[in-house]
Formats: sequence, structure tokens, C-alpha cells
Amino acid sequence: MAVLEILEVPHPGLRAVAKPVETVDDAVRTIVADMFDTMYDARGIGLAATQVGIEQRIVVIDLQETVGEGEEAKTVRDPKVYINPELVSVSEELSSYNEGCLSIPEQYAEVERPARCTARWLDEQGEAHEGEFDGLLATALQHEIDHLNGVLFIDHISKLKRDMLLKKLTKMRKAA
Ligand code: GNR
Ligand code: NI
Repeated sequence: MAVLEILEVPHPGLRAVAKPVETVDDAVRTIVADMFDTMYDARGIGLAATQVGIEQRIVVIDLQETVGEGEEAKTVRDPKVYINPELVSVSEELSSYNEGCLSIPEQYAEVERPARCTARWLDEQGEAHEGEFDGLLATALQHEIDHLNGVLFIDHISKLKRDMLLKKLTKMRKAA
């Protein structure tokens, strides 16, 4: 169990373009395990290696479904690993989601992205997969692939909204 430090804006490491993983070996699997520990600890639904200062194309996602209601409600983990993820195609149709990011704490903004996408990736055994994504998983995967390219969700909103959000973040940090 290793909870890693999450880089926050304006750390320059968040702008790095990550390198493809050449071999999916035990060292990569250790990074994946540490990324899950870090993501669950921070209560995020996804994490890119870039966010923990590792410049390799590794993403973990867990949308954690809630099963049952009220007293019986339970969150069920659904961990997913994407190594060297690539978008093969994206839908013309867009969808908007109120996005947040562990590297931009407690700030949210509506971001428009393709509603559906097809992606290719390697799993923890190094096996290749291709699949179609929609809903929150499509949004999260695109958000994480952006991180691997040094892109943040605030790059997709207007300068006015971005400046407001970053100002709020500065204020929040000063208050803390
Ligand atoms: O925890 C997260 N929630 C989220 C909500 C909407 C769209 C994307 C995300 S990903 C984010 C965790 C994170 O920063 N991943 O890079
Ligand atoms: Ni993020």
C-alpha cells in the first residue's frame, strides 16, 4: 500500500507528455497498484500517472457503482486499468459533464467532450484490447488521456471561466 503525492496546478509536471510503456512488467504493475491506493485515498474516480509525477502512459479508473439503497447501500469497486490508451474514434455528438480533477482540488466546470469513443489499450498482463465507451466512463477516459498529454480540463473552458476557477483555488488555499 503506497499513497503517492498528487501534483496540483500549477506544477509543471502536469504539462509533461508521458511516454508509452514499453513492457508491462512487475514495475508497471506496482505503479498501477500504487495509483489505485492513491486514487481511492483521494476519493477520485480516475487517476493518470502524470498526476503522481510518473511520465508513463498509465491510467486507472473506478466508477464505484452504488448497489442498494439507504442503510443497505454499498459501493462496489470496479477497478479498470488502461496502459498506453489511445482514442481510435470519437462520436460527433458531444455531452457535457461537470468535471473535477484531483490536481485542481474542489473546482468544477462543465466540459463538453465527445459523448462516445472507441479506444485501444493494454491491460496489466500486456494484452491488447479495444472497446467502446459512453457516459461517465467515456468522459473519465478522455479526461485521463488528456492528462497523459499534459492537458487539463480547464484547457477546455473559456479563459474567463478558467481564470475565475484558478482565482477561487488560490483563495481557497489561502483560507486553508
Ligand atoms: O475524481 C474525478 N472525477 C471526475 C469527474 C468528472 C470528470 C472527470 C473526473 S476524473 C477526477 C479524478 C482525476 O482528476 N482524474 O484525473
Ligand atoms: Ni484529473
